[in-house]
Amino acid sequence: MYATSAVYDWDTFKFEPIRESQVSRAMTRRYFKDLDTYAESDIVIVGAGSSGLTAAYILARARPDLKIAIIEANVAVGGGCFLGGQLFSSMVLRKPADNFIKELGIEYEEEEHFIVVKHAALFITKLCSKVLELPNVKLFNATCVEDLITRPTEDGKVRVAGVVTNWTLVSMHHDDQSCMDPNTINAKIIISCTGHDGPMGAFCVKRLVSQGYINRNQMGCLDMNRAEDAIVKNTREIFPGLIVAGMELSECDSCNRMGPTFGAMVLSGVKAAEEALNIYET
Ligand code: AHZ
Repeated sequence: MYATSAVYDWDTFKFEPIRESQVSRAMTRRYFKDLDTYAESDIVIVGAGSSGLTAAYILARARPDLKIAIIEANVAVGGGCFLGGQLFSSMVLRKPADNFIKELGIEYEEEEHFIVVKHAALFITKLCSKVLELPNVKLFNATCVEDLITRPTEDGKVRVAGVVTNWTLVSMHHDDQSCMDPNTINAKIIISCTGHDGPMGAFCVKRLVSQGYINRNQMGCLDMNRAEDAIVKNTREIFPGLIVAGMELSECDSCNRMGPTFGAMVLSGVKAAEEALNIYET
């Protein structure tokens, strides 16, 4: 018998009354208030996969005073982390990423040099729920970053100063509809975690390449040992105002891909958060 069974009398059961417009106002008022609040964010994280959500978790807890917007092109969060690899459920993380899984309070099985969480979705949904509980974070899903905001700096260079956003469904129709202008978010730091190249992946790296600001070096073939160390090592501010984490880094640094092992995604997210904290504290 579950605890709430005594609460409901199914013979007389009825919901409290509601008018449809109340539902509409309850949603839209809050959404537009969030758009207003986060139009000036402290940090924007692009991509809510394993590396992006890890960065958000570390940052938002370390600095409750910072406003952190997460922009996710998909309706659902998680990126490549709803399955462990191919269509298999379990998720492998090489040590020492087990520390982060312990901190989240997720159970796992231990093997000699790695751990196994029973379902990748357990990891990503638990991480996401912990991020969304934090008061200084807003997730804008079904929204994509379709350009970067840049500014000239005093020393004659350029820095990234925000993102240009649109509903993903709108972004997908720029070729067959007349101009549908976007929206913007200003921020001091952008952390790009958009994954490796694909229809939308590696977005910020590709945009900087298209402007001639950085060089494009394509992702190398799979080598788990080299790839995971390289992704964590290379997690950094690749361009003023833009930190890159996770698999997106492979597209500018030509790291190998690592396939279905997620330790580097987690620890790259942790390192990206620490890089952002260092920038904020200097
Ligand atoms: O929808 C994308 C996904 O959720 C989102 N995204 C991509 N472009 C975007 C844009 N605006 C907003 N322009 C965008 N969102 O970014 C998320 C990327 O998540 P991911 O899981 O693909 O990247 P990750 O680097 O966090 O994790 C990579 C996981 C992989 S791929 C891989 C391999 O191919 O070998 N191995 C691992 C562990």
